[in-house]
Amino acid sequence: FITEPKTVSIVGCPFSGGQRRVGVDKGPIHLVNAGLVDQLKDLGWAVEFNGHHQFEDISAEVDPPIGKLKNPRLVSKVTEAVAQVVGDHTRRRSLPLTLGGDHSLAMGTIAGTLSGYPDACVIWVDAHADINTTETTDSGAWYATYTFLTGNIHGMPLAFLTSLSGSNSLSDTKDSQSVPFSWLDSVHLPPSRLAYIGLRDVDKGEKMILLEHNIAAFSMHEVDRYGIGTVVEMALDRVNPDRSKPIHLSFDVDALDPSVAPSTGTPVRGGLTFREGHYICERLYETGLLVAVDLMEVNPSLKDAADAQQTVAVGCSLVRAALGRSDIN
Ligand code: HAR
Ligand code: MN
Ligand code: MN
Ligand code: MN
Repeated sequence: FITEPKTVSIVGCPFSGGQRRVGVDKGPIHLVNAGLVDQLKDLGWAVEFNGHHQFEDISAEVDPPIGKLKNPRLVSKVTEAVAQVVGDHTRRRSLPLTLGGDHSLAMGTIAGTLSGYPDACVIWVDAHADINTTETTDSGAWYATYTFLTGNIHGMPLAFLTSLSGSNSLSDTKDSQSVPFSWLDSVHLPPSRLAYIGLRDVDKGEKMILLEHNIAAFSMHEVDRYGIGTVVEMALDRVNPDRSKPIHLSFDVDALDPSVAPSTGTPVRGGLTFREGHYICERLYETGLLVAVDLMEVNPSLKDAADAQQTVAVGCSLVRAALGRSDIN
């Protein structure tokens, strides 16, 4: 799908409005400053990077919650812009590499990929399912009663993409601005084209959604049981049985164990090892079907400098694996 000479277009997204912790907007800047552009050139890619995106800001006073959703207008505007940019790259058959930023950005990246490749499937590597609806966002565990911890849109991108949520539930706004996320209503990722790897912190409402829609979900339990090699094939068998469809990889760095990638907003113990994370990337590259990659939730501000540097280095390494780095050729 990616035409020669192979071109990767880096989409740097310094954005944190889909969650509450400051600093995740610094992720893309640190990843690029760590030398990612040259690393990808060394792998033989033509690299396009014209600086990080400057998103229009919408201040909190004019963006009050709608229902349970925090910063709905801002997240909608930003992700719509990302969809536009990623869509342009995919239609030119360049590979968009989106650096986050929080995972709400995937509404934009996946919508963009689907505009260029309508039959694309998604491999979502994450500790979390990110498929809460506008209704289930407070269905989580102990913190569910703390409203300041619910309604974060980075826990919902897949609900909007699979049309489980839509702008209809947000349309009781009295202001004149267009309804947030209405731009996504025409976008639809069938749940049969979504597979997860690495899950271990899934909310009650999300579990019901995964069951009800028969979504391919490989948690850490399956990784332990079958091994990562088998799990990746099982995931592909579900969403891409003939190995013919384009693949979008959305990699949340918190899929990795916190000992491997500590600097992220919602770390969960018991995650993927360094090699398991890399194997997923290597195998998807090897299919020749990878058309878009996201690396999300790197937050260099949360931990000490050494932890931040480690997380950024691992992030760059995952990207190199997804773009063809090999140990033996
Ligand atoms: N499930 C929780 C929620 O919806 C937590 C989501 C957490 N964070 C992420 N997403 N990093 O992958 O709020
Ligand atoms: Mn995520
Ligand atoms: Mn996550
Ligand atoms: Mn939709």
